[in-house]
Amino acid sequence: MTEPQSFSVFSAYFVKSAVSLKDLPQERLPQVAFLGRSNVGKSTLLNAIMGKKGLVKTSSTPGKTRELNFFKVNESFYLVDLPGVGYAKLSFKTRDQMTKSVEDYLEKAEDLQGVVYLIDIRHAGTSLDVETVEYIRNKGLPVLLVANKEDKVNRKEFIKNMKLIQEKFRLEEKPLSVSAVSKKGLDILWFEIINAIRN
Ligand SMILES: Nc1nc2c(ncn2[C@@H]2O[C@H](COP(=O)(O)OP(=O)(O)O)[C@@H](O)[C@H]2O)c(=O)[nH]1
Ligand SMILES: [Mg+2]
Repeated sequence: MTEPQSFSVFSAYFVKSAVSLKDLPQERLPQVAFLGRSNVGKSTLLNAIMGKKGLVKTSSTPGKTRELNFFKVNESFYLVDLPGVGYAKLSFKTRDQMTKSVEDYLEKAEDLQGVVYLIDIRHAGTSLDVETVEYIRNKGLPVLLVANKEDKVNRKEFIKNMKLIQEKFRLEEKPLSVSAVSKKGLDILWFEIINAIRN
């Protein structure tokens, strides 16, 4: 059997919101953070993988957008919902468009093991996405590029965009494609998250 073993979530709950580094959870556990532009489906995907609808506030719920939200899974690690990058329409450098809290977190969080960078498969990533991923890689942090909303594209668009994403982000392999709605690809996503935590 070469299939990855499916991962079971026996507990998942909200621990706290942080606006700055001093608010991070006290308990030293590995952390994996979810980052991406607003509306790509970070919160929906987190709910889907933790198996709890409504645990993470999605964009239909106002507020919380500038906070880092920590969720504890199986009492052993944190998944972190970060504020969306790229709200600003100004052509500042990537770092200026990221909220300061995200930048500080990526820079200094000692327990951060990796970043899941989410894009919408229909748009294949913008130059801001590419810059942001580059910025995270340069910090020596592993980045897993995940293309969400697979349910929104047909076979032809899927093949075309997967290739485009691979080229744009200079990936060795095709990105991971998932759908937070149809739940496709979530087992592999868990497999990658657990790997990042163990390494
Ligand atoms: N069709 C489809 N819609 C999705 C998917 N994931 C998220 N959405 C929708 O995209 C919108 C933004 O999702 P949200 O999780 O709030 O995005 P966030 O800003 O990145 O946290 C919502 O209307 C979600 O229902 C998906 O895989 N497929
Ligand atoms: Mg969100």
